[in-house]
Amino acid sequence: VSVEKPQDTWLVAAYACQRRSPLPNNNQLLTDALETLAEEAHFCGHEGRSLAFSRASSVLKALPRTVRRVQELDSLPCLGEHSKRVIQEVLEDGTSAEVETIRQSEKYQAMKLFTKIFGVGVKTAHQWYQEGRRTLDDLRGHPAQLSKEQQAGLIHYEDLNTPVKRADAEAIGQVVREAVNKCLPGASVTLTGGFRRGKPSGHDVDLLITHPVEGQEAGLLKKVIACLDQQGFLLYHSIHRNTFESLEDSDQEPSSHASSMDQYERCFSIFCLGDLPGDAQEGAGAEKPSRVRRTSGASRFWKAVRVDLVVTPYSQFPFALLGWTGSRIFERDLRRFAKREKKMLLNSHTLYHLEQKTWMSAASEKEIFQHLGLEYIPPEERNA
Ligand code: DGT
Ligand code: MG
Repeated sequence: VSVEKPQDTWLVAAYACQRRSPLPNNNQLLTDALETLAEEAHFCGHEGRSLAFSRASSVLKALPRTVRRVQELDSLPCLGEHSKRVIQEVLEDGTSAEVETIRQSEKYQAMKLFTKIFGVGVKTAHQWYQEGRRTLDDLRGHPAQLSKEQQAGLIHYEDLNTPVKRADAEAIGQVVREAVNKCLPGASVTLTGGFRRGKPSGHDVDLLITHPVEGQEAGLLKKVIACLDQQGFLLYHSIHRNTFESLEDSDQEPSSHASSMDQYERCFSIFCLGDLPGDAQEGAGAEKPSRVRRTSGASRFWKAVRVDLVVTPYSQFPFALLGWTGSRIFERDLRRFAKREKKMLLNSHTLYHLEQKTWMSAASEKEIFQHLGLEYIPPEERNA
């Protein structure tokens, strides 16, 4: 929670999960600069450095107004010397030479281009860069060296890097809801990720599926995917066992519990979202998507959209909902706070008390915040 003090400095809590970060960002110029530095560090494999810049950016997002002078930042946590120097530069000159140099560098641009391909991480992008590749056409020349996922990512590159609008996300949610209910009546589908935080657009659609009778959800994902595929909605899909743990930094995850808790399934997919001219006439269904097979490149009425589907047992639903709503920094800090301040391990399945050696159940996100002794922060204020 940030409180403006009379002498024009702010009190901002050290953990993102203790602060309210609404969507309007009063310091976009500064946070963009810091996020470029975070991204560049990430591209170089310097995760600690990257996280430090991300945290600095996140703190600025919690401020109730635009920063004018670097002195105003004296009371703020998570701002290192380097971040402050860059902030000062941007405040004085409107831009930072260091950030601009990065943005213009060949390496940063190639890494950015490659990591925006669905299925490509920093390691692969870096390898391609080392091999002298710079453009998407350099990759298209060697399709055999690409995974199925990456091939799909290249084919739909432009669409997948065009922001998904909320109306499209909700339309896809509805299509999935219908398929899910056909396969398992009573099951629910919840839109999570950035859209749940109130963002008007996002890079993908994150959907969480569950059923109030524990166990009923087993095997559901496969059936839903088959159903959607049959209707022609899927351009690409691959089902995975939950891969969450690999995403976390090593000092936080309960690797010993991970496998036993690692129960839910996830599907990475690319949907075909389209409005057939004919469909618009179907009454209220103007936003209702229908699939159109790719015919020619010329004028088309469909676009490819990234959709993540996750199925979770009902008892784990609040943890999954909290874990998939983000933002990433908010999630990281929730886990870090749980471990460091409460001696608890939090993940998208459960909360475990390390000293009492007990699992803590929760029927809602609010209960999880309560277990952690944190003030409840609604999704719209988790844009850390
Ligand atoms: P976007 O899609 O660019 O608008 O932004 P978000 O915030 O929706 O980010 P996204 O879609 O990458 O991920 C949604 C949230 O889900 C994110 O805040 C953290 C969480 N998340 C991402 N990947 C994983 C994962 O593999 N496992 C779990 N449990 N959570 C994940
Ligand atoms: Mg998302």
